[in-house]
Amino acid sequence: MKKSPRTAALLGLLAGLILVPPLGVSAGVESAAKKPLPNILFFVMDDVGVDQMKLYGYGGESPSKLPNIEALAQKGVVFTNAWAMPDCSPSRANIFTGRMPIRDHVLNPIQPPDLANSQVSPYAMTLPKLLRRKGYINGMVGKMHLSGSVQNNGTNPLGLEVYPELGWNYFNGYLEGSPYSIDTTAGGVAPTGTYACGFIPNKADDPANGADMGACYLPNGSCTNMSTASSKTPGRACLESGGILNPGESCQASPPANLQFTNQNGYYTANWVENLQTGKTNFTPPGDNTVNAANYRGYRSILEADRAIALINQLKNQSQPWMVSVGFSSAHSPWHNVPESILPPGSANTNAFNCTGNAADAEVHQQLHVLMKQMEEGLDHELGRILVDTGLASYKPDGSIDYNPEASNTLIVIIGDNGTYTTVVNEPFDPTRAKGTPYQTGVWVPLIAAGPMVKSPGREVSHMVNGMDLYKLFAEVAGIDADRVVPKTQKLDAKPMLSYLTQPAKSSIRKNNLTQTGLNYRASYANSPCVVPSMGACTPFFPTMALCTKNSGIWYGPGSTQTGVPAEGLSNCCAVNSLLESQGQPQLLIQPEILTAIRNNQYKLVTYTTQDCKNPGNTTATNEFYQINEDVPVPLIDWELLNLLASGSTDALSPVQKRNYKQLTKQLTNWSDTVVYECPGDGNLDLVVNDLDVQGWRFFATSNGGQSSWFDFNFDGLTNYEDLDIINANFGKRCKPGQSGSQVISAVSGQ
Ligand SMILES: [Ca+2]
Ligand SMILES: [Ca+2]
Ligand SMILES: [Ca+2]
Repeated sequence: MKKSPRTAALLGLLAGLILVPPLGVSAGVESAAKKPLPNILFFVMDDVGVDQMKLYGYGGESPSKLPNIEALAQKGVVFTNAWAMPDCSPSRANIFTGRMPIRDHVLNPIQPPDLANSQVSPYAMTLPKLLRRKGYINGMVGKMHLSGSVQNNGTNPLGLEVYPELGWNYFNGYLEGSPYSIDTTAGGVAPTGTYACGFIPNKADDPANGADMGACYLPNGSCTNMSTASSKTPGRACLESGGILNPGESCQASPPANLQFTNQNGYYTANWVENLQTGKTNFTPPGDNTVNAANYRGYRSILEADRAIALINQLKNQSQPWMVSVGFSSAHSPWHNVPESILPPGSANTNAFNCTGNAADAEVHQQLHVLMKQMEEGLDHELGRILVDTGLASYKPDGSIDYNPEASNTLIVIIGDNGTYTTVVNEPFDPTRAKGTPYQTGVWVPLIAAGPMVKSPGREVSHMVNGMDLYKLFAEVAGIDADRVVPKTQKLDAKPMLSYLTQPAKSSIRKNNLTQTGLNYRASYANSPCVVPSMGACTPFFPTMALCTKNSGIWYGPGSTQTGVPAEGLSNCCAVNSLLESQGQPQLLIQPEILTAIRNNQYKLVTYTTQDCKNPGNTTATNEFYQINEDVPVPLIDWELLNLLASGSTDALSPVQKRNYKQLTKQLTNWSDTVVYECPGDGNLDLVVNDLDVQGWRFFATSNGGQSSWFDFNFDGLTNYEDLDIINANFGKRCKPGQSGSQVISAVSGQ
């Protein structure tokens, strides 16, 4: 595919606004006499909180074996008190913009109905744009979830060129936020619900529907006969090779018509998007029969590692420094079987597991925990392979990696983007306050940094850091002063981090730490409720039945099978609660519009506003206050029962607690006062409404059919004359911070 005129025009438009030297122009590259700038290899694990990590003193009864991550930790620094945002998109957007979610309105994982207004803007000074100033080439592999996807082109104005438009030179991954649901038809060979893990087990594991032999087809029609004589589990071996097994049959000249190669199937398929040559985009959905299926269908961690290896090996032969970000799909739901080839010896056999079973069932629940653990172990294996196959490490005789930071000249950072998802949280953490929430189990994440700049490696840093501080860390190692280079109108929340690597005795830079979640801007049609029983909560965040059930939820939207729900479904979570009330059932928590948490070393304030179901349009502000620590093996975390403000008043607080509460409240208000909450008519983030916004509006009003864009100022999913009217009405206006920060401020002062 050639670069669309839309893209070329946008690049032209942006080039005038953000002075990015084109690739190959290395204005700021250090001279040959100096030591070359370090390369940066950045790994993001998906939904892996500290509760999963033996390295952090947790991990449950039988922790995941992660020898490669531990080997890096021995050569680096383990940050034991790192916060991220509670969810994928906000957390990752923050890392690449250095800003809190409210500033860019990326408050929640981006779902198909979410408008462009809640996606990373092409006008943002993203990290790759920043690093280019020192000549860095930027690549990304796998998932980063900074935008919409092909699931709704109307709300994804940058289309398949999202990552080049946001500043990356190379992208090889997918735009969706997670793998699709597991295909229980195993490629169309049986009715829905037959194969719980998306492949055909052996007869011994599934006497009714299993198969010990069959014909394994690839999308191009090629076929291999498989049986238990040649592979342990033919159905699984076929899936791992990218194929679909026609059970009990032998290969025919052409695949039977019922085989569905277009079906998505959990960790074994993807919609691959490749921006690897300027002006050329490849899009490869799972049914594409023109490509070598083995490169596009198969277990994601392996394919992601293959692509990372290819990209790094390409970049390392160039004279410029590089940064490659690898977003592993693992270990996001759906929890799916991992190929034995990348698991530790003696791993549990998962062939007879019920991957799509009801997570409330104790046996299924236990199986999902095992799958989660194996997915982490598979990730660790492939992370090691990336390092070895790119020359950054070698294998020791025991199979673990030997990494020499000095020889690599590469900073390696690993982070979890948010806490673990409720279903698979390990004790002693809180599954009811996990991923998606600003509580400790939702935001306390692994963060490890290793590289030649680390002094006294193998140590821990217990000071507060935030995922978004990586924005500054990466800038610092590139010799860039982000505060000086990033436009003042794009205020940064990130704090510096490099001195934690270079100075073992460095005192804490942060006085407090922040995290935040909330509702994205969304076209109004899609707020159908999903109930997540393990959290006792109702949320509009999973806006389709498939997404809701994939996340162990119960669907109350259109097509719901719950008693008392009309065919068209319930319209929101308030309606779910009123139905439950009429049935004499307990009320559910309703996801607040925005939640913000701030902490210092010992205390944590959580503040949010919720819709008052009984009085539509009204909201209730709530503050919660906790004492917390990072103790091992049992940390003090923010269990609901430990809320120091449970009585609704500060009277019960001790003088020390009162002092901390006051201090955190003030710090949160002070921060909130720096946020520009609204700037109607400003689409290009410079906080002034002028001709540049008219230009941008004109561009997006005509590209992508005038649908959703950053110039849709009335949030109706259209970029049209109504939005131009808003520019005209505000023309010449400069927007100031704090002017409509009612959401955060009212919550803070509400108690
Ligand atoms: Ca995540
Ligand atoms: Ca503007
Ligand atoms: Ca509009």
